Amino acid sequence: MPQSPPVILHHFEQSPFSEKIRLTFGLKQIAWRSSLISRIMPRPDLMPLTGGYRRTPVMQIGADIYCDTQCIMRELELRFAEPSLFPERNRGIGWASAMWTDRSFFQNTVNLVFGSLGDAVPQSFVEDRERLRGAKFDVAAMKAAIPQMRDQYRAHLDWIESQLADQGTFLCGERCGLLDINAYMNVWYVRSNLQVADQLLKGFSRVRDWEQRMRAIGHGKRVDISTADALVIARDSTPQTADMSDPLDPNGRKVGDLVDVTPDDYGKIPVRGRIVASSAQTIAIARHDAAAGDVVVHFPRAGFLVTPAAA
Ligand SMILES: N[C@@H](CCC(=O)N[C@@H](CS)C(=O)NCC(=O)O)C(=O)O
Repeated sequence: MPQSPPVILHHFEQSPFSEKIRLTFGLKQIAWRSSLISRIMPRPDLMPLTGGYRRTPVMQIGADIYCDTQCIMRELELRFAEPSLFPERNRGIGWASAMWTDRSFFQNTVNLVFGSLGDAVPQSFVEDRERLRGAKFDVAAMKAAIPQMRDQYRAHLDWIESQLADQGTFLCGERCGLLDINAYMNVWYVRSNLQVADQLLKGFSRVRDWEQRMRAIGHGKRVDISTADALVIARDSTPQTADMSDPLDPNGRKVGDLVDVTPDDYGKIPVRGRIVASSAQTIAIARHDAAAGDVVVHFPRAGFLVTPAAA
């Protein structure tokens, strides 16, 4: 019987969104391959896989490519059902929490981190993130906003503290789940970058205890792979995604339609392909690349625009 291809995560160590996935590997005790990519563009071995999607992380299983942590976690929950990301149920709020943790909470955390790092942020990184955002990455403005950002960060932490006060060990009860991982990313990011983390967490004893429990989950079983070898695995594999039409698609999209899929917030680079499968929460498109061969690229629906493309 042919061996199933490895789970590969394309990521960089400092990436908070990647930490969500590394922790999911830990929670589910998954063996995975770590493909370390550059923190800034270019990423010549990864773009053939994604078709231009440039955010981090990306998961690859053979010739199936999963973009965005929402989509990656959904796939991991399907393939590695136990232990579940929802041991205390709360599925809806668990998934929806990304719209809090990854957007308003994260933007606040980023401004706090980069404002505090100030002049230590390399110019090459600033320029790369300006291209990503399509707007100025204004470290001086972030620095000036630190007092406001501290207030905002405290408000977010206070929500976590309140939830822990009601639920106990983790945010939905006795066992760790998706809501914990999503929220923890922003504590991890501050802890990894700022000496003043203890100061910011002052008064939140439950959050600090929970932070220790989250860190103890670990990252599962990690083995390195080069980006070049990951690309070869895609080229030598066949996508495994079965056609799945969505009879309730509110815009009448069908399998085979040519579409562009684009993030609605930043890194707005359209990826073009033909629909293979779609649902309320997922869309998978087939594309061909000279280096990667035939691949299927998967995206979430929330936070992504799907628009018709001319052939
Ligand atoms: N919604 C995305 C956001 C990912 C994201 O913004 N990641 C950061 C790194 S932690 C990023 O893409 N930075 C720019 C880059 O790596 O090119 C997700 O959930 O995966």
